[in-house]
Amino acid sequence: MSEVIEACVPDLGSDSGVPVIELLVKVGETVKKDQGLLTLESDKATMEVPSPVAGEIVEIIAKLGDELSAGDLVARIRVSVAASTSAPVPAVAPAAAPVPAKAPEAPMPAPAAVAAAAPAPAAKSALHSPDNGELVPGKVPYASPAVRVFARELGVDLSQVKGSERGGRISKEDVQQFVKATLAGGMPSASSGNGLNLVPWPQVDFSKFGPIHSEPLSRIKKLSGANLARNWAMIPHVTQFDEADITEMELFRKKLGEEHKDVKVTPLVFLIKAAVAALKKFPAFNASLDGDNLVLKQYFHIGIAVDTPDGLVVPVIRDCDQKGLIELSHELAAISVKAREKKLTGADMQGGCFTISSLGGIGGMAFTPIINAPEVAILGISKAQTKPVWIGAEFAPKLMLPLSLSYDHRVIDGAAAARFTVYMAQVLADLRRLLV
Ligand code: CAO
Repeated sequence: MSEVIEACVPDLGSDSGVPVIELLVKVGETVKKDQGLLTLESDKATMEVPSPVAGEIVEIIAKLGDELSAGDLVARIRVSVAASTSAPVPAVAPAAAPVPAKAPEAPMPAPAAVAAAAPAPAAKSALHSPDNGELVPGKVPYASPAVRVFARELGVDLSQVKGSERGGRISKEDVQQFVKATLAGGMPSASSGNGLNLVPWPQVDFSKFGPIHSEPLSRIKKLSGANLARNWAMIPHVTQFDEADITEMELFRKKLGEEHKDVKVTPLVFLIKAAVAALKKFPAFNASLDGDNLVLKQYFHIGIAVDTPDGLVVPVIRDCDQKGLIELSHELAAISVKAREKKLTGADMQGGCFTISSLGGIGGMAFTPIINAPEVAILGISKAQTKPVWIGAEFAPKLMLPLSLSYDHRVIDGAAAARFTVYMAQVLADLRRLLV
């Protein structure tokens, strides 16, 4: 004789729903009492919902990504009467257990609703920073909370570990093997002292200190954030600051603007041309690291950082050496519109040699842009200001444009970076140098 028991989410200590990040069992599988049925992961903790009884899974109600609260139905488990009577069944049932969507294949007795409250789930510190985006099913490594904690203690990134268990689930042994292989290969790891070995991200309940509202990061922010974090952590950045006298350039720009009313000619296109001239003169800036080799490019594709409501994107303008200021102005306008209308394709953002990030239309004196790997340098532009400049016998008003060049110090020396910005400033101060 058998009986079907409903397994429900125990008290989570919070009223808000917690996302399901992995299902640990399948229909037809036999489970032991207290075996994990699924894993929930909030921004503070990862926890398993245990089976209240030993038996066979007949139905799994919860799905990946569902947000569950205390009392929500997780699964139905068939138990033999002997097994069910031997299991301590809590007296309190959830108020309204959901009705199954379809009729069970075999006639069943009325399900006894059981809150899986007996063993409260062991809340473990989350491996992830409080970023709801990381809870997307399929992105989270398939491992139990105990293995997650074990991996975190060793400083192992579970997304790098291949799981050997059924369905690719990662075991403790898999983590140990990964650490051994990493050490044998001389790769950086927490224990070797070569990795970042960071302390966990602070877990703060901000609502304790005042009202809060939380919202998920945009897709672009999540993608660009991951890339920025990697580039910032892995590339030894140095930023060289300089100023260019663009007084003459500005007069010429205004003249061009009057002659070409169909397009906005901004300082940025002049910077693209000056950057191309500098990349030609200093080829190490138009390069990428490939192991111990430096790949030197003979084309001049410039990435332009574009600010959109959803975050930063970097479309690429190709063959800038072969284009004039007006053609570049049209292309710049076109990619900015495409970026803001979310119409950029992957191809539009590939193949860049060097990036320019212009905050000149907004303000500020200088900033330290993060290199857009695998490029080796990026130029930040801030707002041009008229300043008194000493010209030998007196001060003269000059429109000065701030340049902030961040470079990969593995590839570029400080002296080369200073020469690069000095040369760019010379070109911008006297555009005839572009012809030399
Ligand atoms: N100094 C003074 N004025 C400047 C300037 C500078 N360095 N650069 C631009 N301007 C002026 C322009 O001439 C224009 O003036 P008018 O409206 O009077 O003609 C105004 O500022 C606005 O320019 P713009 O921003 O529309 O055009 P742009 O070609 O300079 O830039 C784009 C285009 C797409 C790069 C820009 O709109 C943008 O998105 N910038 C932000 C990039 C960013 O977020 N970078 C940060 C990356 S790190 O997080």
